[in-house]
Amino acid sequence: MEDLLKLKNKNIVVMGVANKRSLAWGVAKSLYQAGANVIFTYRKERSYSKLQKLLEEHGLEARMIVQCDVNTDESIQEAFGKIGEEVECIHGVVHSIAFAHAEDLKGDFVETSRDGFAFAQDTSAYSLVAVANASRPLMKEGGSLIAMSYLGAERVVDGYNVMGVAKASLEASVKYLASDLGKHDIRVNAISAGAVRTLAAKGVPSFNEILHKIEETAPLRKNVTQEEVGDMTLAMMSHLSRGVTGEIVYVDSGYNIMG
Ligand code: 1JT
Repeated sequence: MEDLLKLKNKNIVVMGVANKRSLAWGVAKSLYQAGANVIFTYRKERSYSKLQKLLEEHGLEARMIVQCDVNTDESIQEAFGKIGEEVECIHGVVHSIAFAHAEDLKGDFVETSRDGFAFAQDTSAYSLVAVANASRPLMKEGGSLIAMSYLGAERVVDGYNVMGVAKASLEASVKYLASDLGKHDIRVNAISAGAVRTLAAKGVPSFNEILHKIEETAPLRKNVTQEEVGDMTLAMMSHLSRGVTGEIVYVDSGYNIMG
């Protein structure tokens, strides 16, 4: 299996582990099992301590852990600069970062403030462009860049509001980046994950309803797990997906195909 994936000793950056439920943590576990060297970035000190605890509990060893706040160019430059000093080359980046103001995730989208709109776009979509640009010089042997999206990017999902518009922007950015970076043998794709109860989903009043609706109507009649998202991300990182770029891959029990 490891031979097919060609991920043994490859350096992969995983951005966005906040706690054990994070999609990024599912990705890290899958990558680690496949023999990759995982480099983590975190923003808040709280996430750093959570990450350290998780690594210890699971007997996982990080290749490196660096601070990175994707809202500033300096922080991104500094983080990838540090990574470049430690490893000669990276082979992949997983961008599993999104944020919006809580008040913009309730009520009507029409009431979104200028600032709330810009903040969601900056954190959740532009950050991918900035990360792609900063990681490109380190992807000397080609690579794979993967972003996390959600169905709300293309359909109206009640309450997703400003995040849906930010994810639409993220998915379009994936395609433009794939076009730009293909010549460097860098692939860029997104995973559109089904609803998973993560920290991001906390405080979403309709979340239980969404999970129930998926159980009833998705072709596979179940919600997706962090491990399922992690394994597909692993596949998209690996040699097995070498012919795929600019794609939005659904890991959602098939929910998106239903009318
Ligand atoms: C963010 C949040 C990004 C929640 C997110 C997210 N991507 C998926 N979710 C879960 C979700 C959230 C809502 C929803 C359906 C799924 C919150 C913080 C900002 C970034 O609405 C029906 C609101």
